Amino acid sequence: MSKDASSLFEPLQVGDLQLPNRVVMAPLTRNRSPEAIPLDITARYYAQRASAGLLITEATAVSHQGQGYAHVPGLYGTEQLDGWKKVTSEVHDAGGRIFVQLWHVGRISHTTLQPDGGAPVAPSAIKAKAKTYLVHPDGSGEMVPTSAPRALDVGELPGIVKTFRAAARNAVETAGFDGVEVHGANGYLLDQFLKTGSNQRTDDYGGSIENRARLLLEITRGIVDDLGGGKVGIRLSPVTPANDATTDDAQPLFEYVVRQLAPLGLAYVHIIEGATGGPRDIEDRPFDYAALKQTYRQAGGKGAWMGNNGYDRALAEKRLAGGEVDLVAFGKLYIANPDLVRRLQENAPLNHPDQATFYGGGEHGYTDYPALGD
Ligand code: 8OZ
Repeated sequence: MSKDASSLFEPLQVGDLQLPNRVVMAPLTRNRSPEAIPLDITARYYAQRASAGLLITEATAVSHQGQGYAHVPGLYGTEQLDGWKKVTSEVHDAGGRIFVQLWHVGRISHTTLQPDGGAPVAPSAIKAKAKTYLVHPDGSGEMVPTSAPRALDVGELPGIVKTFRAAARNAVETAGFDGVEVHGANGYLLDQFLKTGSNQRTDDYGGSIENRARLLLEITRGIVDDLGGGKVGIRLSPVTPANDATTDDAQPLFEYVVRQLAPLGLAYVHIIEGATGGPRDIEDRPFDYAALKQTYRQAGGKGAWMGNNGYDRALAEKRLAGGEVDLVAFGKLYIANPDLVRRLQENAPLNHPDQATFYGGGEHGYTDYPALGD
């Protein structure tokens, strides 16, 4: 097979952007933003990876309440937006395109990370069996159980929608991002609302599928009203067990969600297939991804369909050729290979990611992975 036989290296119009290839850098938490402010090394890290069809940033908190881990970035303060402005400028100077991932962690947080030292917020007051990462004043890091959350009052929900919308506008208008990805996955706030294991509300935001999907849809529609669908993507993880996510009804739930998303003209829908960072198939959590995509298309959804989780070149080519995905997001491989597009295209050897430097630290394991020829 010639190296150009794969559509992985062919351009695609995605929302408002023409991507030069189908290779996407997945959102990857790196815990290198003290005070929630991206540093100059963050600009270098993303700019090194600018040959990706699209870069999606690490999850970025829309509010202080939405913070759940030490040293993750935000989008709600001037210095944070200034830090991101440097990132988007360097990426654009290097010829790249970059969306920011909009994040509210909900119950996956700790009282010491909350603005008032209070309980993290959630759809219901149900503690997750999950851990988060703290950094102590002496600089040492520790994984600790998440704190017990309090249930959000229904009167607080319009404020959460407003917070997401403000962060999205600031991201594009002030920080210079090409668009935003709504983080609806991995057991964080919007996924907590979607799923029965974390949502036992009895108001308009709990119970039926329609009610559990309401907050995610209000937020996404609001952002689309402000920015246009061509600047908006969404990430969903129907069956991941990450952060204690469980639901009784993944298939009908997510088919309802994508039917509602279809008319919004989103740039893309980004699906984590299987367990985030783990197996693509989970024995006791079957899911029909082809049916999900078909449901979206039948409802008129035209945006790109992005697959993620455990892809290598062979799997990417196979699923692109089969029409199962239009874009492929690579996570760990992008940590270790700034020039991943070229390496995939040339079938060149790949650098191996070093797990010890994924979360926290400085340039080592961040900006010092070599490109070919370095
Ligand atoms: C790894 C560590 C901390 C957060 C996600 C934002 O899973 C994350 C995350 C991943 O979406």
